[in-house]
Amino acid sequence: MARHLITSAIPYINGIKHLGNLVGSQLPADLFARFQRARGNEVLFLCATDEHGTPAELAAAKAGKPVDEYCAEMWGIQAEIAKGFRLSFDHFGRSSSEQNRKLTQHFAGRLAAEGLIEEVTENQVYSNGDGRFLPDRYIEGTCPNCGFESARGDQCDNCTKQLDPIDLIDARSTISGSTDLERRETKHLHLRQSLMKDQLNDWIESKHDWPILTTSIAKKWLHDGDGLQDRGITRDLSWGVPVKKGDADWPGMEGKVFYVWFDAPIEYIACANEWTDAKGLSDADWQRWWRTDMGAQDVRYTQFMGKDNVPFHTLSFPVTILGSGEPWKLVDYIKSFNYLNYDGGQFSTSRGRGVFMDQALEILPSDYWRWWLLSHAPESSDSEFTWENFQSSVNKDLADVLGNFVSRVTKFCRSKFGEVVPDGGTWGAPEQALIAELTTRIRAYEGHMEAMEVRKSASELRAIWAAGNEYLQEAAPWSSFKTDPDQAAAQIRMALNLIRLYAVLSEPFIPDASAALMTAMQTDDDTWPDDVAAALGALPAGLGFTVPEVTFRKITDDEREDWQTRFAGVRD
Ligand code: B3M
Ligand code: ZN
Repeated sequence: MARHLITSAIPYINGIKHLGNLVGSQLPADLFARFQRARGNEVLFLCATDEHGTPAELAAAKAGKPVDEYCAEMWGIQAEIAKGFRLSFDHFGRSSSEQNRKLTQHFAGRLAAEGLIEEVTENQVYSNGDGRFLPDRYIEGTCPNCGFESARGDQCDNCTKQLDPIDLIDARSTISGSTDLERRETKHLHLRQSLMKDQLNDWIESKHDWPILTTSIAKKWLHDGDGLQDRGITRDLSWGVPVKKGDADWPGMEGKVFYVWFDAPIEYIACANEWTDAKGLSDADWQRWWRTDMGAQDVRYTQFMGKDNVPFHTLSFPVTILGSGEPWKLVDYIKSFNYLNYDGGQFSTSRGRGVFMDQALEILPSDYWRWWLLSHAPESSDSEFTWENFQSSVNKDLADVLGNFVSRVTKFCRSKFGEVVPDGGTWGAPEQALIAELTTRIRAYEGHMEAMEVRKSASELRAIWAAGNEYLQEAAPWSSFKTDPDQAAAQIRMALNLIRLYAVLSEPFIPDASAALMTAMQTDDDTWPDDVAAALGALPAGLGFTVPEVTFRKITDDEREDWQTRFAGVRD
């Protein structure tokens, strides 16, 4: 039995994610986790909310809530929506957890001991009115370039010019509005990534089987321009992991926290610890997934993420892991995704353009979305959501191909033989041919799923469903029933068994439909079809079944037009 550690990029806490976010990390990670479980492997699938940083502080301020309260509430909402999409996390953690605070401080201490952290003196804007240093995003003023009055310290949103807060005219604090700002010297910590450039380079060069999207981004950051830069890993915020060296205070770093991108990936590890704590398990139980001196040497670790997150996972986080000098598990495979666009443009969280996860579940069950998103995953290039495409894929693949097969077979059987798997007849050449075709296709499906080729997996699965329809069309039990009822019985027995087979194979994509089909077939035998002929005999003659309610319904033109208008812009 193989052991798979699987993590999805952890979504920011501020706000509900859109379908583009979902298909770029959590959903394909779930597909892979479900597949590995179905194959009988041991899986630990983790995700969490990414709770620190300015965006969380700003969103909480906007909501008029203390930041910890805001985060706790949003975590609850995101966890609920994840359930709605059937994301089968073993644990959905929080980067603001106690476990992550400890571990982040531990790593910082180790990196300092290994000489990988440098204390740098910087000149930063201090607000006398607020009594604190201000990050660039907390400073606003008039853009020296275009005159826009609420340009941010780091960039003007009007003319897009990159700015230094010092350049702003009439600079003020966005917290208090105070203009009593000055430059002061302050210390920050830099992670000396550049010292590990050769080691990172060798590691990435050895990953011949990684997606090109992943390695090309990693290599670009390693070699372009000035190459790998050291990074600031501290910030002047109150919300975050306080800067410490392990348990010890860090002189000169009082009142500072770690940069959100330093503690967020460490949450992948801390989340496993949150999981064992929640379950009342021991530390050894999470360490066997994460420490190569505690059992993790057998673990295969796969990460899922959108392409914008790749540099942090191929460079910064590996520096944390490798630089610690401790036997932590390093990622084995990084599956990254391009962007999903929305109807001729981009999804936009700020403008409410596109479909957000909560809204999606309000209008259709999760299987419809899972199927469309996964079968159109932005793997080799960006892909686009359009309502026309969504309607036609759902109606064709789910309603016409899979749903219709189930309905024809079960209804025909009910009317001719009753609600029971019929006895009689034997399989002949058409059945052997079907078994041969399915065997080839199922082996191909396994190969694509194992390789995380999401679109190829979806199209193979669709072909497997279609093979059932073609068989049914050729066998035509409705005709054979008139001349040779035994033959019709054998054909229908085959077709009912195909329904169970489809339920098992489709579970990673459409878990709810799969469960409904298993219930209708009155079986809980979800054995993977290593031997296809044997799998098609799993439901014996005499076993009862029920005709399932509509497995998938069609999306009407009216609905499509209605949704198109509803999601075109400005949410609430
Ligand atoms: N929260 C960005 C994102 O949600 C960031 C990922 C962190 S992964 C450690 O896309
Ligand atoms: Zn400007």
